[in-house]
Amino acid sequence: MSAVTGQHPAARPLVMGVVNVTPDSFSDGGLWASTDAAIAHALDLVAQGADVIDVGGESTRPGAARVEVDTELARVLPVVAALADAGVRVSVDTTRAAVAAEAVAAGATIVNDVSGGLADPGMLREVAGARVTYIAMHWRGHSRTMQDLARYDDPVAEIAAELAQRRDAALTAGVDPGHLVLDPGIGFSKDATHNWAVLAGWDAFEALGHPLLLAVSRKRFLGHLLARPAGPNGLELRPPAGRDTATAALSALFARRGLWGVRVHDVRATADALAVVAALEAAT
Ligand code: PMM
Repeated sequence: MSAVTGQHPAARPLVMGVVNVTPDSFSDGGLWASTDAAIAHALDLVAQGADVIDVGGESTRPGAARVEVDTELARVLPVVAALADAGVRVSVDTTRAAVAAEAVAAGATIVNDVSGGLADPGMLREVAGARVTYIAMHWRGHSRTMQDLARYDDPVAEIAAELAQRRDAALTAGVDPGHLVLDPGIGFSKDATHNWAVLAGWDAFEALGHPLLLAVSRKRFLGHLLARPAGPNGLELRPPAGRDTATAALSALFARRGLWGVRVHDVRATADALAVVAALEAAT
């Protein structure tokens, strides 16, 4: 039984540590933009308890411009290869089939596609052929336009139905059902109210029949939740690095109901939260 396949969810969720090799990601942009800094940070996250490192080379921050495929490859491949050589389980965060293919050849065993196969018509065939774990996220459009697409009458029902379509497309393309993980896509074409609705309506995503990834780490809706009054009518959002305790709280709450994994920036806080859940469950 492999802890990284979708088929057999681990006893506790996998902790996926985020390493964005980008100058402009919203939460850690620029911090790990060089290959060496990214590798060192990833190894640090492993030491703190990460089971998987998710390496991304294209920012998905709302409004971000796309990068060329060669730029994305140059950012992620050396990091993926070095980590895989060091024995680390690696996920590649990409919407491009070509990047997925090269990252898998360099040692990645998970493809994390925020577009669920919509951005690149070759992606589903690629991951089906590569027989790797595939994370399909709910998505409505690229970063430039995604917040204009945050319109729903019934967010949970619509998001679950759209994610079910991505599930079906992946299975039709030949992705092994045991290799498919789904993610409702917190913050992607969703405002804070939509995000809380998705979390409160998690049953609808569990009903899709595949293990789930929770990816709330440092997202803007947590900045709103923890905002403080500033100026006459304004609010000052809590900055991204101040959102880790709230992230770990959600990790613990959702771990109790069973998850495939949690994607986080602050690995230690979530690993500690998951240890608390495991101890409580062991004593129950
Ligand atoms: N969010 C980001 C990037 N990749 N992948 C999945 N599966 N789910 C997400 O919600 C997700 C993702 C954006 O966050 P970042 O800029 O902190 O990486």
